[in-house]
Amino acid sequence: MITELSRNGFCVLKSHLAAPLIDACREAFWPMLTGYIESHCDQPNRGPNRHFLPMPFDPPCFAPEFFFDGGVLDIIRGAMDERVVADQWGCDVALPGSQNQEAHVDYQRPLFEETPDLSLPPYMLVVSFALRRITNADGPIEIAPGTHRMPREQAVRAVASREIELQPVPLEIGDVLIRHPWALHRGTPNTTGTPRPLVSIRYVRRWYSDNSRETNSIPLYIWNSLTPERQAPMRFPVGD
Ligand SMILES: O=C(O)CCC(=O)C(=O)O
Repeated sequence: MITELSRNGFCVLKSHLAAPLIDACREAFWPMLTGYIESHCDQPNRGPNRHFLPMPFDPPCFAPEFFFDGGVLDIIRGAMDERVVADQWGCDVALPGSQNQEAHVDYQRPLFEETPDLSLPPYMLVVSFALRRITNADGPIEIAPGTHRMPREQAVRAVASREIELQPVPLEIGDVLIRHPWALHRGTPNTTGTPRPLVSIRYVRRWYSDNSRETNSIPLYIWNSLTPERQAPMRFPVGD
């Protein structure tokens, strides 16, 4: 899997997370999601009919299994190092009426601005899973394989000319997508009548930080329920 991730910029672990945990997360999150959509319908923050919102850390929206899955962490740590931290927990929602996004990367600045195309080992990876099944009709994320290893302009040209095809990544409940945020990707139109929530955890090397996405705090009672070994890789504010 690490080889595939490093070659293509993404890999999918099929049927990996326990479906009941995801079902419980979706059931608890759905009223919050619909409330958010109602109050923000005029302020989409990821393009028309698309929203990003931070995920709550209250169970069952939060489950330690989402963050500390052994198989996922082996890949994340194997591709980066043992000291990675999680610093984002959020949800991308494509609503009915959403369009194709421009293919883009998920970092704001190159690490070394004077050498933007410097080829570097990964220092952030995004782990995503679907809160409900995502078929091609639901607006799956599409990723252009191999573009994380190319100079940006060349990658953009290769995708625009379709020399490299964007690949849709439909997800069943329990499937886990792991991707390099600098592989070109885009959200696609949700043609169903139901919101499409894709939740993500970002893991970064311990020395990296950019605060690029809003995050919620971890309630103190949840923080206190984690062992020191589990607290160490959670880089989130701790609330009351
Ligand atoms: O929702 C998706 O499928 C992808 C969203 C995305 O890449 C973004 O909004 O930056």
